[in-house]
Amino acid sequence: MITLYHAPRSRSSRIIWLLEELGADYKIELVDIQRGDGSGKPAPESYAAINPLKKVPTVKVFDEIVYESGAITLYLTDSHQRHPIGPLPGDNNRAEYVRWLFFYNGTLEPAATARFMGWDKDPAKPTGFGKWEDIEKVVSDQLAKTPYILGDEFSAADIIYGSAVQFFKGSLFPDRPHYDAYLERLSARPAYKRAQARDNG
Ligand SMILES: N[C@@H](CCC(=O)N[C@@H](CS)C(=O)NCC(=O)O)C(=O)O
Repeated sequence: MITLYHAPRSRSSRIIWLLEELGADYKIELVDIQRGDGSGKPAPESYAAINPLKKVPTVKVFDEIVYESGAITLYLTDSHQRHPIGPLPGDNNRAEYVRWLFFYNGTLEPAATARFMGWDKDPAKPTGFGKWEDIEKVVSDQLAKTPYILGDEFSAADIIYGSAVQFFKGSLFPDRPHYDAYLERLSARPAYKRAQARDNG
């Protein structure tokens, strides 16, 4: 049994979608979070034993704890192979899969946050992630070419990229027809709909 530490309408919503795609046996433990608009409240101190930054998502499987959306995605698709939505070692597309998951957490998410907060005003100062426009172009070029991030087939990486495009659409991700088509394809998935229905816990 997997426990997902979750706050409704947050980055952990995508992990409900992932768990639904995987047909996994899971329960949701709701966690308070302080939201960007000032609403909500910090998670209790006891939650720091699960996630030292007190963020969601986190999953616990027996005594194993994983946080960071990309790491959770890789861990869960590697350990739930009955529904093969994450290429395994030796499979075609494994390199692309791992690369896109790390590109999200190591590059896209920090760059999006820096741009959103206005922390990237000095282009002369290099960062570990680069310029937002270049990063958005990498995603856009891929989705202009193929219906899903790894090509013709849906994978768990689309849960990560779909939720990011959806969250920032019209702002950091400009309006582009291939983003609309992508989100339409993803939101038609039965697991996506089931996840929405479970988002409040
Ligand atoms: N890099 C993390 C980001 C996690 C994150 O920032 N989660 C937000 C919710 S969307 C959170 O828990 N915020 C509460 C806080 O920072 O105290 C991931 O990819 O999972």
